[in-house]
Amino acid sequence: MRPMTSHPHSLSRRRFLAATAAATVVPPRLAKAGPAFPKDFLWGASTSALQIEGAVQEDGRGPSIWDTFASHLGAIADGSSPRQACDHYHRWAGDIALMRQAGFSAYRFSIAWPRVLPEGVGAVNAKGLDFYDRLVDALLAAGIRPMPCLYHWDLPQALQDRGGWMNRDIAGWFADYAAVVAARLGDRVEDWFTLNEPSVSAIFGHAYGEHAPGLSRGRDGVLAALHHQNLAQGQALRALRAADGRFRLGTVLSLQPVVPVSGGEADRAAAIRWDALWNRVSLDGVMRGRLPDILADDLKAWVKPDDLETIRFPLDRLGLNYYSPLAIQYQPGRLYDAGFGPSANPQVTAMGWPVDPRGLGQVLSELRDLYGNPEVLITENGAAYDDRPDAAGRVVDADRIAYFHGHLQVVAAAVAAGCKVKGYLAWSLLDNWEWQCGFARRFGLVYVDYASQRRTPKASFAWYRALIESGRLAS
Ligand code: IFM
Repeated sequence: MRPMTSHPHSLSRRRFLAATAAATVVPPRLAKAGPAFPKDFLWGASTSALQIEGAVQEDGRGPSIWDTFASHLGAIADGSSPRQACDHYHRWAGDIALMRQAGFSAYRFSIAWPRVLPEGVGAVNAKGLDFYDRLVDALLAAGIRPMPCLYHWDLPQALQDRGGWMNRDIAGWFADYAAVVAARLGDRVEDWFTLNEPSVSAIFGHAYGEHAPGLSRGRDGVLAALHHQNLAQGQALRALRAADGRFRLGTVLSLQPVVPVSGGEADRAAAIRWDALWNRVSLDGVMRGRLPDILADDLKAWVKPDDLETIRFPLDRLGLNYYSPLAIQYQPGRLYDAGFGPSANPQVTAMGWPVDPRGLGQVLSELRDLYGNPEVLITENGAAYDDRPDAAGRVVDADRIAYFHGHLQVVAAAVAAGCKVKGYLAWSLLDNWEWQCGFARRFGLVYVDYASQRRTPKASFAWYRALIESGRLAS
């Protein structure tokens, strides 16, 4: 185990205090006491490797499908690439200092598969593992629980060249990779997540062509990618359980209520199909060992006997990513004749996503009432806004504070109503490289000036820190 080291790129204490002082614009409503969270409630944030690390060609990392995808003209809105991102690979010590300053008790990050296994399988890149080893030691030294997620969309390109998530063999490749990481970090890491938002990478990457690997293979692409992720996860969870019976194992799903844009029959039927695809294949797969009836015929091409037994797994916790309900409309010719329609909600974030905390309450009560009330960790929740420093250098993101506040009110109510929500990880610690939007969308508690890599905690950072310290939301 290595001691926490200081790093040339960590924020100096003076600059750090100046930056956080600049961001201490706390809305008056914090003055009044609101609902309290349980004492052992976990607080923190999530990030992902590709979105923050940079250093894509350093220390033996192999290329990922997102490096390839981003090199295609027009694939990324602002023409940027994840080459440098937030340079977290070099600035991790300063970033952990920020987490500590905010009072985090947990942090979910992802491990870059191509950093650990540049070819996806076979030879292990020791330097890649060293990076996560240092990170874990420093998090523990800062009193923050490391919660790695093994896959957050950055598949090694070498595996894509062998079919990627369309190839059933990936189940074994992923389980082997999980075992390699667990062997190195498992003496210190107890909390593990397997996949991040499998439905998003399946739909946007294999049917819409908007995410890496940029495929437009319609139903077959999506169903193959979904089923093989389910299968890979089942095998990886078993590999992790075999590595250490004390691990707390989970997966991370994007669960969003699907709302038809009208009461018409066609829109309602489209919403049911979309719900099956977006929410149920992953959720029912792992929790119930079942797949939605409505997709059963189409899935037959991919599902083999015993697959469902492998896919079902008694998770220790479910990671829930929630952003907004999905407004779905009948759109003939689109995937399953369904697509995103206009939402009736005028309040949207910079992503165009409606702000509706009630959807989070809906998901949480459904998990309690229909899925056996699993232990849940909110692993992502947050909003992009067009943040800019003001003349004094402060980033006063009142709209983000309002977003967090509204959603945390719902979380507090859900806990009071018996939902086993054990913690909340905001998306995200830093502004970062937002996939096909590039640097054009900012989700961070901390503003990043990408040219200088200077970090400026936003007003939401100070607000979050105050909330964590008091354990209580304003009324
Ligand atoms: O940035 C993403 C993250 O990688 C996965 N969940 C949604 C976030 C916002 O789009």
